Amino acid sequence: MTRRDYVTRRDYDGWIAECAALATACRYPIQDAMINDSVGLILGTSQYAAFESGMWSREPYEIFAIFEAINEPAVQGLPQDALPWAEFGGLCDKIMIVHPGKFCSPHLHPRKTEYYEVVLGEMDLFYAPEIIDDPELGVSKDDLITAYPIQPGLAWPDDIVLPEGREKTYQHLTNYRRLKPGDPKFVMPRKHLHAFGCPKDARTPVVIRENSTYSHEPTEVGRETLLEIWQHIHDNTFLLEEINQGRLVNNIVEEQGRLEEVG
Ligand code: RUU
Ligand code: CO
Repeated sequence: MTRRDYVTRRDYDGWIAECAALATACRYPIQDAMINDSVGLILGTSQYAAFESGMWSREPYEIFAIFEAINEPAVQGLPQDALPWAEFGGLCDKIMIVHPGKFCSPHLHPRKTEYYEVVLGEMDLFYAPEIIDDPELGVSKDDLITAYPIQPGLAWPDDIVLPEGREKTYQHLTNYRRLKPGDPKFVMPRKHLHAFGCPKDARTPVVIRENSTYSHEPTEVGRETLLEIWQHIHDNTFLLEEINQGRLVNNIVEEQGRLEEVG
């Protein structure tokens, strides 16, 4: 069977409206301008299959939503000499919503350090507690100011069902934590592999507030807001090469796709 490689406008808007409602109920300051066609991250063509059974099927796919309230280069007032290092700084505040059974795919950020607070539900966090030297990912421990292991986690529980065909990309993420509302903020320093998901039997999607340094991710919509000199920077390095290339535009089909589906 060929799996579909699109989402209908109705399904996309319904998913994002539900996420926006949840974020609003959690008192996150959602503004109209924060709702757009880049909010949904469908991580690779094969992941559109998630819409065949819907976001509540609890099936494992790499798909989630992000509403970004602030992404600020924070270069205002910096001396000229600081500019090359400013891309490692900046401010970002976003809320991420993952439905039960779904995931954010394993990745690292060469520049961005991020930290999480679970606002609603529970977050399954998977990570490598140390920087792993990997020339293919462009990561090396040489010449860093510090590179110490971050807080260790536990072994994985045995009921995690990973997205089909993507199991291998999780193998370096040996440490696991289940984060809940009220837990201390969890810092994920730059260059560390991480992924996360919402437990498949959860009653609500997990709502995660992420703060970080600047998010260099030039999506179609985000591009206009980027500092011009940073427009070439992609700071999300996913382990699956396919995702690095395909992340910029979602394939959302209007009426025609819907008719084909019905017919
Ligand atoms: C979460 O780990 C995250 O870094 C988001 O901020 C997006 O950039 C993709 O993954
Ligand atoms: Co990340």
